[in-house]
Amino acid sequence: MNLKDYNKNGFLIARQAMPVEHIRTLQSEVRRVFELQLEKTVSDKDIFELYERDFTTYMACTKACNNLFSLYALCTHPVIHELLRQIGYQIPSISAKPYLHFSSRHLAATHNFYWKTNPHQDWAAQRGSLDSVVVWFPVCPFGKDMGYLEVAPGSHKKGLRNHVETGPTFELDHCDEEFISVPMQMGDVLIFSSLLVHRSGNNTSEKIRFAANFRYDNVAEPTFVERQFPQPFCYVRTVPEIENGFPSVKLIEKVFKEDEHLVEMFE
Ligand SMILES: O=C(O)CCC(=O)C(=O)O
Repeated sequence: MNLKDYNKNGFLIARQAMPVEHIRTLQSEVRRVFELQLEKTVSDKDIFELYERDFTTYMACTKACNNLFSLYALCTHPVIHELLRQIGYQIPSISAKPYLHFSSRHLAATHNFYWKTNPHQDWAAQRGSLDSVVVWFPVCPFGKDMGYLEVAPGSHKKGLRNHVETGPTFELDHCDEEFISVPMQMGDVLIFSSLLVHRSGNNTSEKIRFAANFRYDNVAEPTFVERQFPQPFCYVRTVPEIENGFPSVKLIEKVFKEDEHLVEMFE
């Protein structure tokens, strides 16, 4: 990694740094989540159709995807740990739950956030360590028509700008930055300062553009320590509804049936 370039531009791309087979595991588990709900093999078109027909199930699937072990494994992957170490992190921490961005105009009926973000700095919402970063990478084959992420080189050095809330998200109230598009392939990893102004490119394709989005703080950054490690998100307990009488003892017995193979494995 060239730290001088990173400090100057506010971003770096580590080409072919993330093992593609780990990304493929996530890709196939995401598909599987939708297949378990829809009880069939699922294409992007089926996901668009689900979004239109049954938004609740669509959201349930995307939330399940965001809790996948394979997504968390990528978020704590040694490749990212090393990149963070190289930009000077002594103690990395995760400042927001990792998430997978499902981007398509066909998944954007309610708000275009589901499709693309307008110019913004993530620091405006996170307010973590001054050297906090976003790690972003494709979780499907990317082409130009899928809209690469766009960044404004050097914009991180101009400080925090004013943002306005727009629905579930926020954007710069005024933007005169020049953007460049960042072409990336599966396996490439983009790391950028949370103060860097960036926005989504246009996905004009008929495919869903899946991208992983991870955010990190450096616990040892002096102002982060002084501000007592601010956390942007809070965890709220909700109790999912269940039908009366669920789960029956019979069902539970089925879950905990004796399985010789399992017993052997753990003995
Ligand atoms: O994936 C994208 O297109 C946008 C991601 C982004 O801007 C963000 O999450 O801050």
